[in-house]
Order: sequence, then C-alpha cells, then structure tokens
Amino acid sequence: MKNFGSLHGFHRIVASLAMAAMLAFGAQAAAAQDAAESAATEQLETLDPAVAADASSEDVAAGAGAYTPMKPTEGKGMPVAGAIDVQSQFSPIGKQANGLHIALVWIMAIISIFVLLLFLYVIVRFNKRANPVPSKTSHNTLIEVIWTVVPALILLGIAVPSIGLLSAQYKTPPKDAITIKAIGYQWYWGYAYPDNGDFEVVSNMLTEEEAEASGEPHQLAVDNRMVVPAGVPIRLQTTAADVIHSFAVPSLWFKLDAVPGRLNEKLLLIEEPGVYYGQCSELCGARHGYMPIAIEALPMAQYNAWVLAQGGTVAGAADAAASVAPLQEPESSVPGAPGAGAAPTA
Ligand SMILES: [Cu+2]
Repeated sequence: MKNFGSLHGFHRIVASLAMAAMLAFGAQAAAAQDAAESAATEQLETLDPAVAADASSEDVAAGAGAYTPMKPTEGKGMPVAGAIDVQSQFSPIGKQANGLHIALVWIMAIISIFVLLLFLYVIVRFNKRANPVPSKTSHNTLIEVIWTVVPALILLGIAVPSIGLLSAQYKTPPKDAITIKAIGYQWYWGYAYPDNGDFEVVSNMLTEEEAEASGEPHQLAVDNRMVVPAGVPIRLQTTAADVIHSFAVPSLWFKLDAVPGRLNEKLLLIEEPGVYYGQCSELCGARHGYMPIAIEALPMAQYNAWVLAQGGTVAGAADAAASVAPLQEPESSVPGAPGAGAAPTA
C-alpha cells in the first residue's frame, strides 16, 4: 500500500483516466484500427510479389539468417519487481480495460473515504457525552430518496462503460485478420500459422542458464517464440492436445482457455513491436508452471521474412506463387487447386 501515495503512481492514474475518457468516445480505438489497417495494406503493397513468389530454398535460407530474436525491453511485456498494479498495456482493449480498472479504484476509494468520514462524524458528534438527549427522528423522505437514487446512479454510471468493455472483448476479428493458432500441450506450446502455409513452431521454456545467457527473464523465456505482426488484427485461436490449458499474456489483456476438441478465438492487436511474456493460466498438470508464452511482435515486413525463414508462405505472395511459380506445386496436386504452390507443411 505504501506506493499508493507516490507522485509517480498518481500521474499514471491520472493519465489512465484521461485515456479511459478518450476510449469512451471511441476516438482512440478508431484511430488505432485505421492505423493498423493502413499499415497492413502498406506493408502488403510494398512486398514485391515476384520476390516473394520466388521463395526458393535459397531465399528461405537467407531469411533464416536474417532473423535474430528481439531483445526484450526491461519492464515491458513482463512483470516488474515490487509492482502493485496490472502490467502496462500494449493493446487497445488492454488500455480500455486498464482505464476502467483505474477509474473503478478511484470510485471505490472516494466512496470508502466518504463512508469513513460519516462514521467519524457520527462517533464524535453523536456520542453519549456530546449528545445526551438523542433525537427521536425515524424517517426523512428526502434523505431516503437521496441515499437510494445516488448509489443507483453511480452503479448505472459504472455499468455503461463496463458492459461496453465486455462487448468489446468479444469483438469478432475482422475478415482479413491473420489467423494464428496456439496449441497447448503437456507442457509446452505449439504455434500454428494456417494463413502462412500451416507450419507449426514448438516452444519450450529455457533453462535458467540459457535464459540468463540470452538476457531474458527466467521461467518466461522460451527457445522458439510465437512471432506475430504488430499493428494488425490477429485472429488468435486456442486449442489443446491433451488437457485444458489457458493462453494468457497480461500486458496484452489476453486470456483464453485452450480446450481439447474445441477451437476458441479472440482478436489480438498488438500496438507496437516488442516481446511480451505470459504463462499458461489453467492448472494443467505437474509442469503447469513451466510452459511460458513469449510473443514477439514484429513490423509486417519482418514478420513476413520470419515466415519465409520458417518455410511458410506469405499472404498476397501465395497467389502470385500459384500463377508465377508453379515449381512449388506438389506433384500430386490438381493444377489450380486452392493452396497449390504452398510450401509443404511441417
Ligand atoms: Cu498448461
């Protein structure tokens, strides 16, 4: 509790309230969405189809050399020692939710202080010594109306942004969102890229020595990260191969159960490139605590390069590949069949 009074904390809270007000009018969300969409179009346009289509094994090898895991930024997308609040948010929905959370903390604090002051006033003013002859008043219509209507209005004021947030969290990803699938296994994660040639990346936790060597937080660092594009909508699907896991990344306000035999999906939009850590959040067995999540968000061009390095295909280039470079077509495939020309899946 001692940190509550710090000036820094106060500034953050005020900034968050301002952010919440902006989000309430939708300006921030709309601007972020526009920026994301234009960025996505721009990136796809700048991608030379002829180059991407000719993603031969040589190019893939060159791309593989080009990718180096990003260094995480201290305190960004990861827990901070001694912190008392939720992690800083890097998605529009996270900022909206965090703004509401901070506004609610203030409302609770103000009401608690108000009630405490009323108690203290009654204790001092109406104790037996100060007020030996108590009033016999048992009803006061005006006060009764006030103490019914005011709390009802406060609750209504909370309900409006709260229900708005609830529905925003269930917003369906747009049609052109990139689909990425997180699959929970006992006890590691697999990331499949159905829109990029359907390859799968297997992600295991690094040992303490390995994490230290790569300058990452132990028990959050992994060998192969879930690489995603930044600034564009992602349709993140979760499922599991054995028992129920939960895919959760606090700094992105993302938590979705991964259930065997079921496909859950939710919109993920990461505003800026970076490394964001999370953990499995459903008790799934002996090594539940040792299946961390590390998301690396990259600008679209770098994401595409990473996809090619993994032997995947790039949207837009895939069509070009089918028409320009039939060499990649599997021999057994029917000419012109959907997906012809895609690289073999992992
Ligand atoms: Cu798990």
